[in-house]
Amino acid sequence: MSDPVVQSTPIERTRAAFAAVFGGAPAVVVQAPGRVNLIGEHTDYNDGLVLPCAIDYRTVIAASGRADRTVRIVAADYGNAIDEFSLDAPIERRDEPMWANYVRGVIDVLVKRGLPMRGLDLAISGDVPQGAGLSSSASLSVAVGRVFATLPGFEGLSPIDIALIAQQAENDFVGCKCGNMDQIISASGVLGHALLIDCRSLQTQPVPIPAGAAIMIFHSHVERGLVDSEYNTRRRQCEEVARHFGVPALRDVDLAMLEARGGELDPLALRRARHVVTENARVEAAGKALAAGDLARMGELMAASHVSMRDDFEITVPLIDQLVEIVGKVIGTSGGVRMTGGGFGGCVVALVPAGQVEAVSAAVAREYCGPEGQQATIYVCSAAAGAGVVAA
Ligand code: GAF
Repeated sequence: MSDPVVQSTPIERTRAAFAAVFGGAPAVVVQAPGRVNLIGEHTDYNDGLVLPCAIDYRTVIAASGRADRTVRIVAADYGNAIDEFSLDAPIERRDEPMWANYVRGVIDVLVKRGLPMRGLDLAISGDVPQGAGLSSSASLSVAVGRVFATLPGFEGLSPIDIALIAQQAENDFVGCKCGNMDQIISASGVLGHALLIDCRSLQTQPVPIPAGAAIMIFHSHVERGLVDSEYNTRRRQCEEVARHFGVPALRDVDLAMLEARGGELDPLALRRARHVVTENARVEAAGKALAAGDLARMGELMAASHVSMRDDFEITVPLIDQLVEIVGKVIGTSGGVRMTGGGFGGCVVALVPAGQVEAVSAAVAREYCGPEGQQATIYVCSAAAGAGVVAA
């Protein structure tokens, strides 16, 4: 009989890497979760509404202050690879490893804000699936921000501050023009709840995940190859329509306005804008449906969201559409399923009665065949709390 495979947790791995590279125990250990978005796609950078929840997969950082002004980082999941830089010189973006840029980026934003910086030893590990569109990068940036929130001189740093710093690091340092959803949910998630986020006012409202509902995520293994260029194109198209209507963002356009003046737009721009405008309305309705425990209504809204992403925003791909269909056939009107995240591959999310998890998993295992013949990876998640200090 072979030995069972014992898998260590990210907390264990960060502590072990910290001890191996820096010696001893860290002063603090923090975690920040990945996320899955239940509904509200490509609405965040249009100042709109989103309804994600944090998931029980996270990035963990073990940290201690140093006497000098050096930052040393060890990546436990990359063979204890090291990145090191000084706080007294301009912080450079590296070509690789990419993980280093998320740490450097957050620290660069803090330095430029004139905050009282000091040297740090950081050990990092995580279990957010990489490249799946579940915000492993945002969880890393937010975790770095959360480390600082434990240090003297950073006491006033709120979860929203951390999220906006992490977003700025991604926008300005890493070079990804993402919105603010992923960072806000990672910093501010509420255990057992989704979070209705107004990406303009930054107000958040926790909405309980109904008892007896399971959150399922299916990783299609379709690589999100086009995501960067197509994401930026969608963003530009949305901004152009907003400019055409003379408003700050598509959040300020409603369906009546679009119907009345849609003829002024080219058909492609009209479809892009229609996705965002109708998606905002769906998120608002979904917040109410979820709060009422109405999974059937959630199902209708998630189905409409998927169709809108497929036909108007054109960010789904055939294998993702198939996966949605396979899940949809099993759950019928008892739950909801849609693509989640930026698009062009990645994951599908479903909200299903817990009693159906097995049947849905079996159907996906039987019927889905990924780009290289592989099965979808299935995660049954709970809605987790946002970033915080991990109890010793
Ligand atoms: C990616 C981005 F990072 C988010 O800001 C959001 O726009 C999402 O795609 C689409 O809803 O995750």
